[in-house]
Amino acid sequence: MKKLVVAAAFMRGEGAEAQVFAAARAYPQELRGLYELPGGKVEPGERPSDALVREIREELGCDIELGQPVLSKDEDGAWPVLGGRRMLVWLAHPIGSPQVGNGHLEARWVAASDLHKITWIEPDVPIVEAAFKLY
Ligand code: 9L3
Ligand code: MG
Repeated sequence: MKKLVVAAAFMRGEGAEAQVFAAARAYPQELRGLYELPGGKVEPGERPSDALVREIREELGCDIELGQPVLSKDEDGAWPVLGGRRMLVWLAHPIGSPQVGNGHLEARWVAASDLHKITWIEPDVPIVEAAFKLY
């Protein structure tokens, strides 16, 4: 079985204009300044969806309500990320307002029409595209 070790959120705004919450990683050095869908590693024994809620609380200081999963075409629906890891992704809505914390240089709402103007970490590019179709 393939390893599922990372979970991330495609967080949508509530306003009339479509927007997505993007966060610029602080580390590692080779990813510094590149935007990602926020999230992080699933701990042993933890459900990926629980891990995602925990990671968003830790990284952005807010709760989220999970929506539908953003499935890849692979059997397990997960996306390949760096280091041979697999990432599960959900649409989500923040409860309260997400804030930049440790781990990110910047974190902000990006208008859907500007999603292609920011530099995403490479594995997140097809995920953002697939997720946006479900927006
Ligand atoms: N990763 C890729 N895209 C993302 C996230 C949240 C994470 N949207 C990759 C980067 C790291 C690994 O997964 O190699 C673990 O992420 P973290 O725990 O360092 O956030
Ligand atoms: Mg993280």
